[in-house]
Amino acid sequence: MSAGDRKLTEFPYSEPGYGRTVAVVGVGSAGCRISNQLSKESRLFEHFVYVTCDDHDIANVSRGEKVLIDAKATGKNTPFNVRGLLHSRLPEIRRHLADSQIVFMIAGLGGTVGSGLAPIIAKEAKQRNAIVVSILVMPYNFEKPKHYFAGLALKQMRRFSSGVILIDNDELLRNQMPAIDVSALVNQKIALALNKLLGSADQHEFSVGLNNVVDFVKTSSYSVLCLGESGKECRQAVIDAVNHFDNTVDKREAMKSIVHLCSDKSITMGEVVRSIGGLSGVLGRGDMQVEYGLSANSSAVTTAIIMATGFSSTKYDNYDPVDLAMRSFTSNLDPDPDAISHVPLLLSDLEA
Ligand SMILES: Nc1nc2c(ncn2[C@@H]2O[C@H](COP(=O)(O)OP(=O)(O)O)[C@@H](O)[C@H]2O)c(=O)[nH]1
Ligand SMILES: [Mg+2]
Repeated sequence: MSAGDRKLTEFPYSEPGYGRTVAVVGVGSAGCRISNQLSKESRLFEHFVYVTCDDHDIANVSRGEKVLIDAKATGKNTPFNVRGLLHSRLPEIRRHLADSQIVFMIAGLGGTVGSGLAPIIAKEAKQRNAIVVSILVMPYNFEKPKHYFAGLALKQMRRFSSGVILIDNDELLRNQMPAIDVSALVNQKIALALNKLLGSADQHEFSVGLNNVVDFVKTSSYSVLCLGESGKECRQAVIDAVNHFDNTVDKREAMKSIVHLCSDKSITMGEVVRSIGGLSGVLGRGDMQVEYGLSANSSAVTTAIIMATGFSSTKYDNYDPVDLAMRSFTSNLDPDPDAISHVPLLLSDLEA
């Protein structure tokens, strides 16, 4: 029996985790760092694959397969440049993923490595009939030059994934954080959220679990992950998390959500019910389905992790010039010829 088939009453697990049937693939700097953080926190994920062009990204990785692609000769200034370098390494990546039925792809979009390579690896995994769940970190608002590649890569990732979960860097950022610590803290939050949702196996907690999360995100609509915090009150943490959705999607479109609350042992069932009960009044159109998990073993701040799905569009749709051009093409009788002339050029190398 695989860990994903176990019931919640069988927690905590005493057996090993998913082995090679579930792979976590980190691509590029953000993808490798977040995956590495997850590998430290999770006891269930045992198969990690790291793909990058920068040896710093994997210097601290202690377990997993590392695929380091040498981009010194060609430079790695666009996703298209690095893409060409991946082909000779594809057999190695295929071998690493040969036994994996579920592949979690983790990448930050907008740079060169994650944006360039993650779509090809996702495509490879999908062609082998694996379920591909892509967890994509979107660039900060201020990183305007990265939005173009992020939008383009997002569109490709949607095509080659069974489901995508979007995380907005801006929404995880606490403005008061010292700049030097920001990435590590943001990565810790992302790893915590994934670990709790997918099935952490510690005492005093239960999770929605990997199978349910995978079923949840297997949709053509977007899933979005947001976190909220509060000094103590769970309800406040839930409201904080819900507020973060506003900047990215139309909250009313949420059809289903998974909430995981992390609090200390003093949390009462009444508090859980109050916190989660009010959710469908502020997210979705009043009839949103909610599943929940709980960790009553945290001593730090109270955290609400909310993943919602059902969104037909996000603010990132406007990051992709191809999409914008196509939309103006179909909605305008007289489309801007400059806007559409580069459409085939942008997509051609991946289509090939
Ligand atoms: N959460 C998080 N985001 C990051 C980190 N590093 C970079 N990013 C974001 O991810 C996007 C891609 O950057 P990066 O992963 O460095 O690019 P790549 O290595 O070329 O794939 C950037 O636009 C950043 O917003 C990180 O450590 N954590
Ligand atoms: Mg990098």
